[in-house]
Amino acid sequence: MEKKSCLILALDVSDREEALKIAEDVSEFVDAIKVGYPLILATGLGIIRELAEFAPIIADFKVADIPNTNRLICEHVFEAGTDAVIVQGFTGRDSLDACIEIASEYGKDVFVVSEMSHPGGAEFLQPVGEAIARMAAEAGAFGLVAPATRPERVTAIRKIIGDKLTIISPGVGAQGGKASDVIAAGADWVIVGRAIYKAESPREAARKIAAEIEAKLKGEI
Ligand code: O7M
Repeated sequence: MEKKSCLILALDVSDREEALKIAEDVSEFVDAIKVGYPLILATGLGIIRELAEFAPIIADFKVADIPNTNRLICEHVFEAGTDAVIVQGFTGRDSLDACIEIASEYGKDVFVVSEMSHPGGAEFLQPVGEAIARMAAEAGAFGLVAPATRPERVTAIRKIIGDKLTIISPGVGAQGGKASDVIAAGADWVIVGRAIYKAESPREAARKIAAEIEAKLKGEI
């Protein structure tokens, strides 16, 4: 995944036409589109190849099962045309290894959730987030998912993994995080959903967030 705008769109709409329209409108300002259960369950896996016309696709299925089932899920995900899959780390090393094995067969990437952005993410997952980050680095994952709502946690996780892994960070906008703060904290990409797809002009909303990130990276803000 090439790093240009450092922005990933979370396309959690449920209508095919709307999804394709938004993807086309914002494609200039996003490095990838993340799709997950809301869109796929509503429209089917075929939407992935349609959206891939506009940007690389990250499949957010938060895969969290035994190794054999993870393997089967990841095969379907990559056969559908995605560039990367998001998996949970709490299921342990063997489950993660199964996802990475399939991803490498297809020449694709795995992102591992180390800690989640919502308030409940601090209840059970946060205490093991750093151990999950270490495991993901040892296993050879491409990146981690870390919370934009807690930039200090992004920084803590960055310290653990160094520049070995990338960090993608959801929680900007609707959940209260600020794109430039999260990039400054050590994320490679921010993931933004509602603040873009619910905006009056998704294109303008994406342009503004991309401009904010660029200004931060250039030291202008
Ligand atoms: O910007 P939002 O809040 O509308 O959307 C954020 C997206 O990121 C949405 O698709 C969530 O499912 C996802 N997400 C989180 O919000 N928090 C997390 O901790 C993890 C994810 C995620 O993408 O997991 C891989």
